[in-house]
Amino acid sequence: MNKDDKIYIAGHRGMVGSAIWRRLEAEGYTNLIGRTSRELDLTNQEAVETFFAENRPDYVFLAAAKVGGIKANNDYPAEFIHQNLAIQTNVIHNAWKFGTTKLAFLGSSCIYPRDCPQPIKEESLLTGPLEPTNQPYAIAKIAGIEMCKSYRRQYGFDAISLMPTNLYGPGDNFDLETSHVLPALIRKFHEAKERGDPEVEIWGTGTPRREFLHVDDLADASLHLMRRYSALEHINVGVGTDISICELAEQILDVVGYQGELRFNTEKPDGTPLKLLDVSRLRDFGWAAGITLDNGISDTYQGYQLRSKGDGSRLQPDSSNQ
Ligand code: GFB
Repeated sequence: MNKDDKIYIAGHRGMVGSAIWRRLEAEGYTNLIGRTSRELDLTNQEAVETFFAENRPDYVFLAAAKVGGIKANNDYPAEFIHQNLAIQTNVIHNAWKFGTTKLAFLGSSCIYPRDCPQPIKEESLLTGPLEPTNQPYAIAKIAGIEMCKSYRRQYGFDAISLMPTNLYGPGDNFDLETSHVLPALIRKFHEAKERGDPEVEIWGTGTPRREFLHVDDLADASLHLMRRYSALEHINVGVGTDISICELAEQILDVVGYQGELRFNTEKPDGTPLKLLDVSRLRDFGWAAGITLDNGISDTYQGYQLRSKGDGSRLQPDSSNQ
């Protein structure tokens, strides 16, 4: 990628897209293109075709998606499958049609079977049943991987698929209904501390394990792989270690300085028991995560405090711009 190449970041206002935008700016790329969902509805085929015809970006980071935590996936399955299929189909097809040099498609680790050998290798894809709580989203993302592979096989289009593990960091969604666990617990502990609540509810048993990658690390990996990785197969992007939800809660409780108790509500779903990615292929391509979970949680909490103290600005990004 040359510094003046036209680089389109789809979903540039979301947590992932804004991290990629920040990283590209920091590295001196001067020709970045972004559109809010009000400016460009990526589920609208004609609007996306017009956008690509007029802009003809050289590189595309496809970070736009309908995303959310375990409850959001359960509550809005139709939106998750429709919006993700529509967005990725329109962007991948028109990037190829209007001559984009290379496209990076951002997926998710929930594409893998619920119970597959851990840590999860890329080869485990489609070897077993998916986790029911996020199956619509997972199938949409698997379709995106297949579309990138098919456009490479038939048209020689240089489209790569990056599968990040659970992400967190600046610009995260802190809405307690639709967010992921890490930002949700930051907000829950912070508000419980402010109110003097005696306990905080943790969903599920606390026994599931999750791997957490800071979104600035993901942005760094995305640029690294855009420059160095061009292959048919998707590639895992993770840190290679995981933590139980209970241990995560204890860690966040310490960072926030909350003194109360944890109450595990087992009426709420646990979701996938384990979801640790095998990152040996990523390591072979010369990349490893740099931000520790402890530092990442502290930074994210500081960002949350600024946002929640400020103009009462939304504690969730414009979700349609994820
Ligand atoms: O992060 P999370 O919502 O999604 O939940 P997944 C992770 C674990 O944290 C589950 C527990 O076992 C939750 O029950 N948990 C405990 C909580 N307390 C809370 C809470 O207050 N809020 C939330 N949200 N969880 C997602 C997929 O699965 O992984 C997405 O649904 C995406 O589509 C993402 O793939 C990467 O990690 O279970």
